Amino acid sequence: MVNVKKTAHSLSAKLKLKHIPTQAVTPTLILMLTLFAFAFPVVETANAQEILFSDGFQSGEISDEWTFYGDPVSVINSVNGNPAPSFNNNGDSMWSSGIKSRQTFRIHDGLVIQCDIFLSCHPRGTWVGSFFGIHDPALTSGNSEPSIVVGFKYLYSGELDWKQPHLEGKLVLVVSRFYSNETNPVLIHMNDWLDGWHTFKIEISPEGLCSYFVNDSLISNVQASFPDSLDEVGIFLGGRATSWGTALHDNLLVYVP
Ligand SMILES: [Ca+2]
Repeated sequence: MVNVKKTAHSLSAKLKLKHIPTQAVTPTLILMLTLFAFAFPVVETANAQEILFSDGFQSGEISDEWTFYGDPVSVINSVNGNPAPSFNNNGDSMWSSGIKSRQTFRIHDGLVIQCDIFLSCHPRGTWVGSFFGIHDPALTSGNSEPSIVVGFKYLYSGELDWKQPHLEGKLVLVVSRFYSNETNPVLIHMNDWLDGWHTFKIEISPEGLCSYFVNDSLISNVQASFPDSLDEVGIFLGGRATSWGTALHDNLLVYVP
């Protein structure tokens, strides 16, 4: 997890030592100051990452920092979240729906995207999934589906999935074929993360190594090569959420590794 930045307060500044009379600096005072320093250590900020973008949907609305794609459009789930409210992609059985960030981010400095996901589906059901990642805004105009550069998809396929039944929890680690020769890993029967909130994260190094984590456990790496022409990228959240289950996102964070 990212350490939320906290302002470091200097102990001497707090106690205004310069205003203490010289005669008051006794061994007892020095001992007290030493004990105080151990009890309230100064918070280190040197390693805290700079957060470029975040959204926990606490306003209860999908803000104008996002644009919508897909039909029906995505909505807020005001009852559930980590904490509530959260984002419901609201896609249907045919197509995914979601949102794309208006803000863009430099990919060549490296980029980390993490998001909490809640996925639940009836054992027979399907067409329920939560996706997120980065997309190329140059290839994704208006309200069209994002052209995925790198993404994480967690979805469920029960027996009603006529194409691939009984795969159950399915994790797809996407890197566009434009940027990697490796086959995208697809893991099936990944049911440990159903029915609860879990943190999914993609770390992209400046060298293009894409590392996929769930709850800080490394799932797999995929090596990509991003051309200079791909510079600024957008973030997207989306997927499908039919009546067979629930697919929610919360606590999106974007930062430089
Ligand atoms: Ca929330």
